[in-house]
Amino acid sequence: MTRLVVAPGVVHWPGYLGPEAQAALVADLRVVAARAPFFQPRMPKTGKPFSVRMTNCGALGWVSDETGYRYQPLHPATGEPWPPMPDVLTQAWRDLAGYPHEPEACLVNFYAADARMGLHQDRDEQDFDAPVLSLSLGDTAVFRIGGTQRGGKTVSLKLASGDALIFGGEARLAYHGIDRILAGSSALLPQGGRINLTLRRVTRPVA
Ligand code: MD3
Ligand code: FE
Repeated sequence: MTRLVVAPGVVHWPGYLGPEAQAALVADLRVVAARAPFFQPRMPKTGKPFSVRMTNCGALGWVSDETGYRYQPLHPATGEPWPPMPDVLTQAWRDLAGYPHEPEACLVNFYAADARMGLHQDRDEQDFDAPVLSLSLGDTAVFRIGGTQRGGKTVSLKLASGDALIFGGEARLAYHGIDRILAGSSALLPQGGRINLTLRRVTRPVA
């Protein structure tokens, strides 16, 4: 398996999930989305909707609305707990994260062809010692990552279906975003688009 060090703390595994594992994971995610429907997050204060739609699995899920960003145990629309994380995700975390505690949250982002995610830092977690693991499915994305200060130099990377990417150490608080989706680049999702999964630790482990 090719392991590319993109920058300090950033490791890329192109094709970490093969075609069969990708298809099985999409089937698992259809079960997740049937119980925890995709919702449209909104920006704090302004309420401007995100172009990316989201759901979660695992004990905690990330949500955003007028009152702010946060992790919570219940779906914002159904009030039900998030569905459990599919085993393949927990296995990928054990395989790649190099962190001795289980992930608590898996944010599932869906990008239609015109969706984007602006440069931001992920800092709603209490545990920055744990890495964030990303898995991509469907159409290729143009991903951009910079340093820990806004306005610094950035590098661009394509994320294809099946790719895994991990952010730890000094990259954990790096600015990052999705510039665009390359529509038609994958046949995994019959209607097109891209799914990104981020596995995260939220709370500080007790021991
Ligand atoms: C670098 N998602 O959900 S995944 C996000 O493709 C997010 O949906 C993008 O940024 C996506 O917050 C990028 C890669 C990623 C995820 C988390 C990171 C890069 C990261 C956390 C810290 C540094
Ligand atoms: Fe992020």
